[in-house]
Amino acid sequence: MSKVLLIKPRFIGLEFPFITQPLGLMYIGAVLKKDGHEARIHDCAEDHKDFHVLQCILKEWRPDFIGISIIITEVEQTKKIMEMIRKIIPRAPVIFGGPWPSANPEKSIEQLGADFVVMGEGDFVFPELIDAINNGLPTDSIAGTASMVKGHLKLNAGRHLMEDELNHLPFPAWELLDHKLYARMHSSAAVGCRPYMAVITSRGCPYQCAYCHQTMGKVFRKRSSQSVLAEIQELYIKHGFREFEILDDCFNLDRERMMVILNAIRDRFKDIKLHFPNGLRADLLEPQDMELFKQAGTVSVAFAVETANPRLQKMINKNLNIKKADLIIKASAQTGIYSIGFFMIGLPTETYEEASSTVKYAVNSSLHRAIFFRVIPFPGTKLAGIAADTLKNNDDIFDPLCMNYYNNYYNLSAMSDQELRKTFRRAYRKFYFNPKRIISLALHHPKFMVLPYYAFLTMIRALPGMNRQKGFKRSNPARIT
Ligand code: B12
Ligand code: SF4
Repeated sequence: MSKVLLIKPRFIGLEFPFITQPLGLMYIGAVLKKDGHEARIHDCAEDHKDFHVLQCILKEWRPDFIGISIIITEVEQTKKIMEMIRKIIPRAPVIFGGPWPSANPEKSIEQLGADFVVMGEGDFVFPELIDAINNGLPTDSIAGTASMVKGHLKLNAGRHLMEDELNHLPFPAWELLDHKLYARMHSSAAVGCRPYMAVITSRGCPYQCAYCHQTMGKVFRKRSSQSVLAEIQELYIKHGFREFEILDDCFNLDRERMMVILNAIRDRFKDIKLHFPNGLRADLLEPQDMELFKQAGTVSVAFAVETANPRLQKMINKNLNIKKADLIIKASAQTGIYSIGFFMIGLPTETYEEASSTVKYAVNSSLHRAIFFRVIPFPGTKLAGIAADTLKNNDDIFDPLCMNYYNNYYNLSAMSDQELRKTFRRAYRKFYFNPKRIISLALHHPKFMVLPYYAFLTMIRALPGMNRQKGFKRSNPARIT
């Protein structure tokens, strides 16, 4: 039996105040516990400024193994965490997992000092690696891992879990978390009642949006409705949770399964509240579906529209049916579900007119809230390939200014820097500086108390002077196909 510390670094700031429970680590923690190990999760949301809690855990608990779950914004924090680990317990093997290391195993080992990387889904691979190390077995050919072997990076392709395996996984280890932490921080959804819990009912997504990392693979694998309902039931009855965030990439890909789950939730659980902050695919829904979402207790949903322009929809490979999406948004808002839209401004080759048409679409829609993001070409995505010359210096991506959707210095579009800034500010002004929308937003927002904070953020996005950076990095539209 080993002591395994699972760490979640965090990137938290004024523009990124929210966190959700680290489901990946909770799944891994559950499997480790089932195998007889002692597992602990430390979420750095608690001490992200100086890691004082983490330091105590490392000194006092002295884990045998450490696993760190990393997304692209958390690389800087991970570097600091690694320094601390190496000072306090230099011999403990450190294993990285999650979206960023999976796409960057070499950097993880060479630049950040990981001993191993688990690429992709780690539910089975991580325990297998720990057992191999404990039993002195070879570690260099375990499927789904990367490590240095005689000075060379050895990558062993992994595989995604199959549906049957997903159905037989233990439920996430909820008991490893401090629920008070999530109750007091902002969440990705406008969760009203606390505490709440995150749930994932499927993995993978068959779409191929150019800006997405697709870390769970292109094959959609769904848990059975029975397994999903059993998880919700345990959370509802045993643990007393009443509010849930469903974090699937595409919960509604299988409409029949979606209906079975929603009907059962409506019939079995009283006073339940559901949120879909990671977005529903609007053009796969029918307007009447939104009534079922409402009956099942849905309070908020997000729709990732991204652009209202068919040419750009094609370019980013999203191919969303914009008219249908508008219809669904209307149906959603009509049922009283708090409806949020995501939009991207500054896509490669996007003209001022095209960006303005996206703003107009959002303004004319029934959305309660719209979030306009300034496009970031994250390395490893097709979008980064399209805008390759802006990323000549790949290490830029560790700069916090490159992570900020509202204030980064990329301009991949055909707009001048001034036009890009203007469109972005105008989007926020036109959408929000409208008494009708403010009233509808205030009436439908699930957590009225947080509105002043969001109003403040909207003001800084809408008013001139918020773009602090002096120069933009430009992409050469001629290179873009
Ligand atoms: C919840 C979520 C959030 C939350 C919490 C983010 C956080 N810091 O963890 C919020 C809303 C705040 C958020 C914000 C952002 N997110 Co986000 N988010 C998600 C989402 C929807 C679900 C994550 C989840 O719980 N998945 C389910 C669990 C089971 O999967 P998992 O965490 O990947 O874990 C599995 C494996 O990765 C692996 N694993 C994970 N950790 C570890 C650790 C070890 C030791 C091992 C061995 C294995 C392992 O095993 C796990 C079990 O199989 C994912 C999309 C997705 N479907 O995963 C995007 C995703 C993680 N987000 C992403 C991004 C880019 C962002 C943002 C930058 C912008 C955005 N797209 O919204 C911001 C950053 C904000 C910030 N402050 O840092 C990307 C990350 C890409 C990358 N290469 O890093 C993803 C993958 C979306 C995508 N498809 O592009 N996000
Ligand atoms: S639908 Fe979502 S998860 Fe699927 S490829 Fe597009 S952005 Fe990624």
